[in-house]
Amino acid sequence: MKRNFFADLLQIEHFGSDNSYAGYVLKMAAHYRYPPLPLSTALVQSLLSVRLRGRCSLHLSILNAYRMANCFNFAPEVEVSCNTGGFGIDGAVSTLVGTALAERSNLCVGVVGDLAFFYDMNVLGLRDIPPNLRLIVINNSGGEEFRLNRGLNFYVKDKIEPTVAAAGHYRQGVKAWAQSCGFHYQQVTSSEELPQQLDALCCKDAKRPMLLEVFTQDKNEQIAFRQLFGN
Ligand SMILES: Cc1ncc(C[n+]2csc(CCOP(=O)(O)OP(=O)(O)O)c2C)c(N)n1
Repeated sequence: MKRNFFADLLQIEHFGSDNSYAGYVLKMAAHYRYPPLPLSTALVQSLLSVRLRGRCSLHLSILNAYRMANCFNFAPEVEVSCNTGGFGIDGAVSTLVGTALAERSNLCVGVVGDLAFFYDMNVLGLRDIPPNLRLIVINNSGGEEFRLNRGLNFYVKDKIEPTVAAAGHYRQGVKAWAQSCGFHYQQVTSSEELPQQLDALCCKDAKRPMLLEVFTQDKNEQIAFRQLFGN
């Protein structure tokens, strides 16, 4: 039977002035499970949240990556940074590299969109990038943020892809650059491959920094978004 969290919550008649309300909510929330997610930013965050253990840094860039991360519980030792100083998609990869250099004994993981990666990809060419760096690039061929924005879609309609979403860039760009910079590169094109690749990515032992490129489709990003946030 399909259950509705808020309908269930309304059945509870009395809440005391103690913390019983929080207790009820937590107890009820434990019954709810997210439906199976397709290959999407949300699926990456969901699987990552149960794999990152021990002290580590997680950098998210930007809107879509941290909106989806917000739906899952990461372990308290994971220090999560949402690099929104200037609310820019530029600079997140550089910041991650800086953190990885400063915290060499911790895993430093970044989840960035393809546009955020392209804005800041030069930094991978630096000398001595340490092996504790792990970068996940979610390649959905453009700015998913704009495709998810209904108001914008209403006005821009079918021009959204070539204009604001900046779609149609060179698809092999991430792989070629990562490999030429000495990164261990892997890619994922189906949800079945993702758990195993994330296991490898979250493993501390590595001789080289790693980059995992996850190819997602707009259709699946939209499905995952509605599964988590409703219509
Ligand atoms: C320097 C800069 N340019 C443009 C923007 C506007 N902007 C906000 S989100 C976004 C798209 C991000 O796309 P991507 O990194 O691929 O992530 P996705 O939304 O696809 O998950 C852009 C261009 C910005 N925030 N900062």
